[in-house]
Amino acid sequence: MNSQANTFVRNRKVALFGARAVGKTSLCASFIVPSAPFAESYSPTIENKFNKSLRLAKVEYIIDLIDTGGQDETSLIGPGIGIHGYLIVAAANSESSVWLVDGLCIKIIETTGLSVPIVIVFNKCDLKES
Ligand SMILES: Nc1nc2c(ncn2[C@@H]2O[C@H](COP(=O)(O)OP(=O)(O)OP(=O)(O)O)[C@@H](O)[C@H]2O)c(=O)[nH]1
Ligand SMILES: [Mg+2]
Repeated sequence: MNSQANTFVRNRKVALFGARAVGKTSLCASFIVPSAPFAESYSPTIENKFNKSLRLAKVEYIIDLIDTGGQDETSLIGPGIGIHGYLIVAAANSESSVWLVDGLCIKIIETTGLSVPIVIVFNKCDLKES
């Protein structure tokens, strides 16, 4: 507890998984700066980290986002240690990215035993499925 400000501080680590180019890095960027213009350029990620603090009631959450490079069926990686929650991202214009969600969920559950929240994000809803 930070006695000066009378707030609790909690660290939360959230990892983003999903197929390549579904918009994981773009989602991280809009979380950090919601008003920033949408970046049209695409540069594949190897691994990125973003952080931001959010205050909810008397708790200040220091959120670390772990932005992974996109996976496919042959490169599903296991979840890291100390992750508090997962975002699995799929995109509306990529059927294969939706099929990958199942495999990623299974991989995470096999490792964490259902104890960690998983949120599935369906991104690029402005695009039709191709
Ligand atoms: N139309 C549209 N394009 C998007 C959206 N989100 C991201 N993009 C675009 O999709 C491309 C890929 O976005 P990234 O955020 O780099 O995707 P990523 O999942 O991080 O890709 P990897 O790091 O290679 O796995 C970029 O050209 C973005 O501008 C969206 O909601 N709608
Ligand atoms: Mg990326």
